[in-house]
Formats: sequence, structure tokens, C-alpha cells
Amino acid sequence: MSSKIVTIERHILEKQRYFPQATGELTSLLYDMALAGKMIASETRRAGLNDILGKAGTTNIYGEQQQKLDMYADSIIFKLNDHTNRVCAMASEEHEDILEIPTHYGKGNYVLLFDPLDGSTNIDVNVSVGTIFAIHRKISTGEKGTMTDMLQRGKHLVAAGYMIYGSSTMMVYSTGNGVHGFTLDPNVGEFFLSHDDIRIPEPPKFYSCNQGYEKTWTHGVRRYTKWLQGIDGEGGEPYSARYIGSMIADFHRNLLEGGVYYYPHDANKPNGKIRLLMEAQALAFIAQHAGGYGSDGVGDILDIQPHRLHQRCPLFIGNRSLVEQAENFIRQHDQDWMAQYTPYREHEVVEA
Ligand code: FDP
Repeated sequence: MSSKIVTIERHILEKQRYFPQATGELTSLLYDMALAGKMIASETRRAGLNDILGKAGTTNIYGEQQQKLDMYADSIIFKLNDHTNRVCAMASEEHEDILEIPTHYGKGNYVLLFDPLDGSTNIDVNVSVGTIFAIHRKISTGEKGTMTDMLQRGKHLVAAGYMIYGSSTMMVYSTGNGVHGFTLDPNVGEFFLSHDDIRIPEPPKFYSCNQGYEKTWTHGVRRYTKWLQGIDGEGGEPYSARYIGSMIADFHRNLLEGGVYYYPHDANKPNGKIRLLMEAQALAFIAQHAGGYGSDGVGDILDIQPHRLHQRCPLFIGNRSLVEQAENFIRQHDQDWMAQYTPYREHEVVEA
């Protein structure tokens, strides 16, 4: 008798069978991230009650100290991973420096980088938010995890994933062997395989960007957007616009429906806004293993050699054809910008 009920634990364990040399460390780390997702999802569902039950810094009716949701998510991920001997250091979008782990617990072979709650401006208005994570193998030789372990190219990731807290909670992950999506059944508190081997559909239908900033965009990004609208070029059918303002929700939507999300360079943010290590690398890794592509407008996000923990980058991500078209427009029209951005990308210029 064979069962078709695939829990996230079963899925991770079965995938691990293909790697006889696997120790189970990565499997357990992914499972810990799934647990973090469940805990954050549960708290997210109560977010609307914060005004009634008390906000950050106050005490709720149970006498417990309440935290803002992003701080809560941040501390849950840290606390679930700081004592397991699976990670040797962590880095969070919420903290300036590496999060060190006491040596007796920090002997793991991996570093974990995460954005605990992406799209945080959407929390208070009940719109989907998410958690993004990336896992690199420790490459430094000392006992502790170091900056060298954090500043690795995305193409060396061993795993990446995200949780999205929307109308349902989902966890999507890849270890480089397909992209798999799981939906949380809140009644039993378990993630079940709902989207096996996700491939970004062709042809794409949507584009997602904050067009309110068009005034500050470069010529290339404007022309690209006009092309998406069917105004520039051969005047094809327009793509439909969808912008939620939580990158994870926009990315997830395009992953399942086909489309491109972009947060480009502009006059105010010439090096972009999205964090390379806690956001862009993980999503570019997922996109690549679903048949898509992530670029900074110049080339593959996964090829960029990071030079600082909170480095930012422009991001164009989704169906390969749409992302390559963005690169074409930028190459043709944004030469001045490319001249000043490329040295930053190539690490010839280090930010202050
Ligand atoms: P946020 O700052 O709310 O966490 O990653 C940063 C991000 O959200 C993305 O999720 C989102 O797409 C974008 O910034 C929103 O920024 P704008 O408000 O500038 O559009």
C-alpha cells in the first residue's frame, strides 16, 4: 500500500536518500525552518489583534511581553537554530553584524542568512508577508562561522526557501533539485506537499513593480516598462500589472502564474534596494531551479561576489525571457548607470 500524503519531513528525508553521504544536518536545519514558519504563521494570524491586546513593548492580557511581529520572527528563527550544532553563524536583515553562536553550540557546517519578515509595511493592513532564508556551507577553517562564510556567491548556495503568510501559509524550498511547495494545514499544524516540482509557467502574464517611482527611473527601466505595457517596440499584447509591495508575495505570484518582479536601480537608489544576501540570492536560486532567472539588470544575481553583509542590488526576477529583455533595455539605454554600477558589482568600489 502506498500513501500519497507527503509531509514536509517525509519529503526532505526522501530527497536526502539520493545523497548517501548526507549526514542529516541540512535536513534537520530545513525542518527547523519549517517549524519557525509554523510559529511565525501562528503569530501573524493574531497580528490584527495587536491593537486590542497591546503592541510591542506592552503586556498582553496573559501578562506576556509582546513583540513587534518582525522582531518576533527574527528571534524565533535565531532561537530555533542557536543550539542545534547545525549552523555556525547566522545573519539577519534585522541585525547589522553576524549573529554569533556560543562555540559549544556553533560547530555546524552551515551558515543561515534570513529576512525574518519581508514586506513588513504590509503587516498592519493584513496583506501577505513572508520569511526568506538562504543556507551556505561553512568554508572557513576556524571553529566559528565568519564573514567569509556569509559573503559567498549565490551559485554556491546549498539550499534556499521562503514561507509566505497569505490566505494560507506555504513553505517553498529548493536544495538545487527542483523547487517544492508545501501548504500548512492549520488544523493539524503540518506542511503537506501541494506544489511538487514547480516550474515557472510560459508564457508569462504579469509584471510587478512600484511604478510610483517612475520619475526616478533610468531611461532603460522606463523603456522596458513601456515594452511590457505593449507601448514600446513592436506593440505586443500588454502584460497585466500586479504589485503587492511584499516582494515575497509578488515573487510567489509570478512563480506560480508567470511574470517578472523588479525593484530597479533609480536616481535615489543607484545600487537598488533589495538585500543581496538575505533576499535576492535566495529568490534567484529558487527562480533558477524553477526554470526562471534573477538578474541585477547587468547579469546573473548568483554570479555576484558579495562584499558586505547588507549589500543591496537592483533585482529583476521571474521568467527568463522577461528578465533578459530587461537586461537588453538596460544595456542599450543605461550605459552611464552601468559605468558607475559595474565597479560596485565587481567589488572594485566598496561602499562606505
Ligand atoms: P519592505 O521594505 O516592506 O520589507 O524587501 C524590501 C521590500 O519590502 C519588498 O518586499 C517590497 O517589494 C519593497 O521593499 C517595497 O518597497 P517600496 O515601498 O519602495 O515599493
